[in-house]
Amino acid sequence: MGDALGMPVEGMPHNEIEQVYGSIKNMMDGWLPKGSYTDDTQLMIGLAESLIECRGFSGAHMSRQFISNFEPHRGYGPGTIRVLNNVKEGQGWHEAASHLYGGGSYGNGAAMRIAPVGILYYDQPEKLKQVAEVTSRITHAHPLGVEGAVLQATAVGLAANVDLIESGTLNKIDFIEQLIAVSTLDEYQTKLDMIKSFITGPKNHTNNDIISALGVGVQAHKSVPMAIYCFLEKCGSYRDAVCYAVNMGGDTDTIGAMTGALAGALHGVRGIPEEWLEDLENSQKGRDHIMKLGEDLYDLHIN
Ligand code: R7I
Ligand code: MG
Ligand code: MG
Repeated sequence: MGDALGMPVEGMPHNEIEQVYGSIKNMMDGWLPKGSYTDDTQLMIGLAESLIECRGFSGAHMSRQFISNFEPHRGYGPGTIRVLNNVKEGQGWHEAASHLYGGGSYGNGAAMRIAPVGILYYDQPEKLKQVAEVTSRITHAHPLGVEGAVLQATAVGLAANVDLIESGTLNKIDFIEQLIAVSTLDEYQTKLDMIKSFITGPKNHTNNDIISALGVGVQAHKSVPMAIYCFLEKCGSYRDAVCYAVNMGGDTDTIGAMTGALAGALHGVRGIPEEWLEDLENSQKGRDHIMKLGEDLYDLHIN
């Protein structure tokens, strides 16, 4: 949902979105028709399909699934295209990603698709972390790319663990401290600490201050922290969280997708605005297929 909402303005800075659109609240036409999802969701679909079909992780199967789902018009990152091509032409799935950018990609492509791992393993944190790492390495071997995906998956799992009916609310400080405990790299620790001070300290910062501090870029360490921040800041409402994320500008489809995954894990399908669901593409692997993948992941978890 966040992917489709952010699609039309991907790459546009926050201030320009404000000038041109005021505030984006609903799906619009863009470089794809209104309600279309992009590479972020297409890869998420392949990841979920593979986990379900293999009843867990298989790198050989998952990379083949990414390749067979691939549609170039969805706007893939250049590194991901290269890896998928190289595997298609015979390179081993476990080695192709490490050749990119002289040590692997730190793009956000592994984090943006990771939600199904957080959902399937929400009650097994070690397994969650291990599967998040291995799924990431299919395309993103740089430690920053991998850790971004581990943090996003962990955050999805934490959100799925919260029972809003029982507890009434999300404990934001506890949530961010658990993520700080999982992170190992300075780039993430520093930003998670900043998120903690943004959400607990005085609210005297502007959106531009937050953008300067956390980033809205295509790099994992410049987008995963922003998605976590947007989710925590607007955790009372799925709609508010995803709108906030998309209107931050930059890599809007991806930050929208990741924030939506977090807010969706907390609020469930009932939190999603009806009109967004209606607008979402319902092609062969669109809305109905994605809903079914959610149900299948749930069945896989309980069986
Ligand atoms: O991560 P990836 O699949 O791209 C995802 C993005 C999302 O915004 C999608 O919505 C889609 O639009 O693309 O693709 P990669 O090519 O692996 O990484 C994305 C970008 O990060 C690259 O094109 C580089 O600009 C940058 N990047 C790096 N730059 C220098 N050195 C990633 N890793 C490096 C690096 O090691
Ligand atoms: Mg995209
Ligand atoms: Mg993007």
